[in-house]
Amino acid sequence: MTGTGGDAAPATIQLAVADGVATITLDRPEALNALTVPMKQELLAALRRVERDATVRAVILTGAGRAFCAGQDLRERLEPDAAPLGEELRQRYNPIIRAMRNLPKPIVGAINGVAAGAGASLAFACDLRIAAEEASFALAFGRVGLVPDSGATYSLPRLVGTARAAQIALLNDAIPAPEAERIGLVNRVVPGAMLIDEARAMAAKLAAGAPLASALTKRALNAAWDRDLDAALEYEAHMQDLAGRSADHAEGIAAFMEKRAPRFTGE
Ligand code: T3D
Repeated sequence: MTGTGGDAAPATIQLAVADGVATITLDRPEALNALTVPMKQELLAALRRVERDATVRAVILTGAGRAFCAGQDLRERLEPDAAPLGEELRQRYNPIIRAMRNLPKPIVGAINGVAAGAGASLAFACDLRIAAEEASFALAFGRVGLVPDSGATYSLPRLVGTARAAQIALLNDAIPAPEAERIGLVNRVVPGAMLIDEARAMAAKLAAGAPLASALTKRALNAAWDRDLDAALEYEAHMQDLAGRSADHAEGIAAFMEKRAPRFTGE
């Protein structure tokens, strides 16, 4: 990660924080940002760092170069000391997906190019996705004789429905960005040259919101995937109790009465 310095191997994850927004960039463009062990460790460390940083209110996840992420580095899998796949998932991939979904700050995926295999899973684990026109999504796992992982079997049917999820997972066809927008896999598609500015504008809007309300909203949306109506209604009531006691709620009402923009502090 940026800032480790010394004789360490080159950073494969860049982390930059400005104006309440952390930008995490997958940075192995020569291999289409395919994920190696050190890269997965750096990505998890970056997510932990943004969780701890109280100045960060929203996160952008993007890739350097022409790809978002080509999934697991397949060359690394050929190394004699490569961990068994189940172990690699439990120790390295699954903690990343949990960290993304449990991060109490919204993540905008700025999908700049192809997102394949676990790279697609990373994109699906973001809260919102903006894709460049030239981006595409491919589960790709089947092409190398594997099963979709890193949360893809969980997130994909919830994002696009079971019929389309089966199509994407079993046929392994690439879904171009415009189709991804049509089926609800991404929120917006923009010209590639505008992608990062559009992602920053979305993240800035998120960062200007009330942080506690935003965190609780993400938590309630996560929970709603596995709850029935009664449980969802009760959970909303619980979340609203918490939000209703915040200084930001009082500030929101005061700002409305005074006809001014609210200044949320996260308290
Ligand atoms: O631990 C575990 O293994 C369990 C977890 C598994 C999770 C997974 O992600 S499994 C799925 C792994 N990913 C893939 O199968 C995708 C493999 N890549 C591709 O199919 C294609 O590269 C793309 C469709 C993504 C892009 O195609 P294209 O034609 O635009 O680019 P390219 O020429 O194939 O790739 C450019 C370079 O990136 C090339 O390197 P070179 O030959 O110029 O030195 C290529 O080898 C490298 N690259 C692309 N993907 C990977 C990769 N190198 C290592 N691993 C990759 N996944």
